[in-house]
Amino acid sequence: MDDLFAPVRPRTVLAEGAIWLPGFVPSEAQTLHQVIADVSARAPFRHFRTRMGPMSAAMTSCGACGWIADPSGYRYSRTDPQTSQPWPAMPDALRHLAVRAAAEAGYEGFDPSSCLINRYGPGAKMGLHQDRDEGRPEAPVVSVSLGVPARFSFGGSLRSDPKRIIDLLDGDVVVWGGPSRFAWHGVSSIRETFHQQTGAMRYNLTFRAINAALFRP
Ligand code: MD3
Ligand code: FE
Repeated sequence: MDDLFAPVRPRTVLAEGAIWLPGFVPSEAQTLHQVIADVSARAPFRHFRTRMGPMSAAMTSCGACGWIADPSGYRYSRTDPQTSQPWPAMPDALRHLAVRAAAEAGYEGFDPSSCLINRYGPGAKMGLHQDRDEGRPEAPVVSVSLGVPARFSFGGSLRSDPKRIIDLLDGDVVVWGGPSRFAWHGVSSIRETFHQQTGAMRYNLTFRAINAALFRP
């Protein structure tokens, strides 16, 4: 039964090209949790080490390529550096969800080549950054939040631009494209709370189209 007193969270244009679809993923969707379990059984979650130290969010990927980081930088790779194997294929259920969300936000024909899966435990965060390793500026990024809430900040294409803060809840989708594609954004330290399906964890799935010319082995 619907909770009559639950606040209404309508779909919202956050900035030009950025569309927030609260609860786009039905919370009963066990499929996504099963997909995360299947992908991470073959390509285990790991904390990449950057020049700044280990990242607090653990990551894995599926699709034709996956995002990787090491002290020499960030890039997309066809293989998981931890197993030397190709990343697991992107399951159709995931691809369809991303394509449907992009279309809903006005981006027809989205063809994601990668899904990055971020896992945040209590206290994990992601500092302010831009996503600019993809080489496909015309393609949007589709982000799906699962599990415990996250406080998310985003600004404009200059680091110093004013920030807007939103709370992303289980099942929320945000599509970032057009003038918002290079917005600076970050995730505040995750609070220690409990979610029925994920325990203390938050998962974020990020779908991107990547220019194959930029893939590394
Ligand atoms: C705004 N992940 O993996 S998704 C990332 O919650 C990343 O795990 C965050 O930022 C997370 O790079 C946030 C939201 C997001 C993703 C891509 C964007 C926002 C964006 C690209 C452009 C502008
Ligand atoms: Fe990002």
